[in-house]
Amino acid sequence: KGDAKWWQTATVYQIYPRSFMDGNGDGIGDLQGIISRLDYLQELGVDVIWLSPVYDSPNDDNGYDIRDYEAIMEEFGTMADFDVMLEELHKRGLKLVMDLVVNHTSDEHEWFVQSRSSKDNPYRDYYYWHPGKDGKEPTNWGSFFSGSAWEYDEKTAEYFLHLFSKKQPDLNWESPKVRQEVYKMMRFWLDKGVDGFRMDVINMISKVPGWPDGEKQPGQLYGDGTPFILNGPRIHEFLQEMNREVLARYDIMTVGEMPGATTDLAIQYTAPERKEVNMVFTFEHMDLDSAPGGKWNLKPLNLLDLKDNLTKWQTALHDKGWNSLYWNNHDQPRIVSRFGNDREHRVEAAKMLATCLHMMQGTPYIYQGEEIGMVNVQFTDLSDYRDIETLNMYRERLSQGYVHEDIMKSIYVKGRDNARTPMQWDDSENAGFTTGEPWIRVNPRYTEINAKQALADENSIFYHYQRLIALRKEMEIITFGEYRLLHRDHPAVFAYERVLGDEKLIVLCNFSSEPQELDDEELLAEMRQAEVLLENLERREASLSLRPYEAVVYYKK
Ligand code: TEU
Ligand code: CA
Repeated sequence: KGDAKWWQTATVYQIYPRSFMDGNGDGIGDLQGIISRLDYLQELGVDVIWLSPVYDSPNDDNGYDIRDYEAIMEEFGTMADFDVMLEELHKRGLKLVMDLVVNHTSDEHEWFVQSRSSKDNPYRDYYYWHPGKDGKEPTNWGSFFSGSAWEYDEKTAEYFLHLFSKKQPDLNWESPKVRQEVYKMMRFWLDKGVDGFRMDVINMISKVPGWPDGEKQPGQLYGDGTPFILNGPRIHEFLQEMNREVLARYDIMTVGEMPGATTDLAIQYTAPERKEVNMVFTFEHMDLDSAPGGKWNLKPLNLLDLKDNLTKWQTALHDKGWNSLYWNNHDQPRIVSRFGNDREHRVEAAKMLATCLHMMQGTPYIYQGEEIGMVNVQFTDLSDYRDIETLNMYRERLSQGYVHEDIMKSIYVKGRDNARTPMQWDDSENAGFTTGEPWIRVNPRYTEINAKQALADENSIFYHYQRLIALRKEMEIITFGEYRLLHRDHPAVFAYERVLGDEKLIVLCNFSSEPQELDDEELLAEMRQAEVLLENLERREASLSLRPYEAVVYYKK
């Protein structure tokens, strides 16, 4: 088992550059700001940085709308800054994974400017153009950012496809020229020494031909296009070509963001012998608190659903593929507010959630601020929100007759800006993120929740993460041990074990604010022979009773 790949024992830290650290006082995070905080990341002990897009962009979707793949966004600095950052990361033994956003470009990308200029322009087929059907959009699909997925362009009197914003036209991957352009750009970054890619909605690049309409549920404005754009007919062919032409030539890590991926598909995407990607981000566990009709329709989490879903992924991919492990990213609300408790039990809940995730098999991802237990934000004024997904949804639902208060509730619980308020460094003005006016308001709870406080408190969430990261590098059982769920039917306790040879980890997590009991004398006997490896509350002896949000890991040989 000792033949672990470097990314199998690594922990990844995701930086959302716009909100991480502002180095020049303009209120926007930047590369110099990141460089000034690398020692903090080294202290945490993470191994890899996943950097959200820093390429030239008009920022319609905060950098996920790329105008020039081989230039640095002006607000973030220069290519010279990038080179210094990469060198400083490598000096500290940290690796850098960049965000590859190639399902779409910005509409200001030169390719699209050419493509839209005339029907016979050589770049015309770099994007999906269609004359429309009966004077209407080619299909009834909705965009993920509200409205139709098709935009009519006067110049050539045709529609173009954009699964996301109007300023994010989808690239036509059926075109070999497009694919070669992408592979050339990937080599540009890998030849600079970048250590891999996180691939944005990469399982959307192959679309079902023929532009069929989607099912339209009652109350929905648009049809559901996802069966025709997720995991499409040529997706494996494209990924295997990308692997052959680019990835296989470097010692790198790849993770594909795959909305709608099932465990069967994830095994196909991540089985080493298939030479596609190393691991995937699945969305199934992030959809468990969504009612029918999408993420803005709220439903309380049922812990049994979470236990069953994570168990399904742990079991299905064991010895077949590789899991990513995440609670947070720049698209998700803060986990301690979502599945934990962000008031009287915030610290132990954050540590419990970290323990539950990091003792599983896979590569864990920590999103900036998760390591200090940052929480969701509630701006009463819509004008304080920045995310295009949120603002478009607000306008669309208001026009559909939804009540303002209900829409704001959905934004408070699920809005992406929950994750995008500035990183909280200390309790000085603007949480030490900027000396200027921040591009988005700081979460007012920064005075109690910030890195400076965490570093000074030996019982902080930060040091719990530091320990989890260190354990993963020390203990093979965490990387290779077989996962088994315990007490599946317990409504509030997530209990599982990991087994490798004669070693065993027993992980007990109370997901509730009430004390809980496990009825299991056999387990107690095992725990009595074990040592406490990690806990979030001082424990004197092995016990089957768990205090609110208590997490404890026993290790026995
Ligand atoms: O997100 C893809 C994606 O599936 C999102 O639409 C997600 O479902 C939604 O944001 C959940 O609220 C990727 C990036 O992570 C996201 O930031 C971009 O906006 C999107 O692709 C387009 O590039
Ligand atoms: Ca700045």
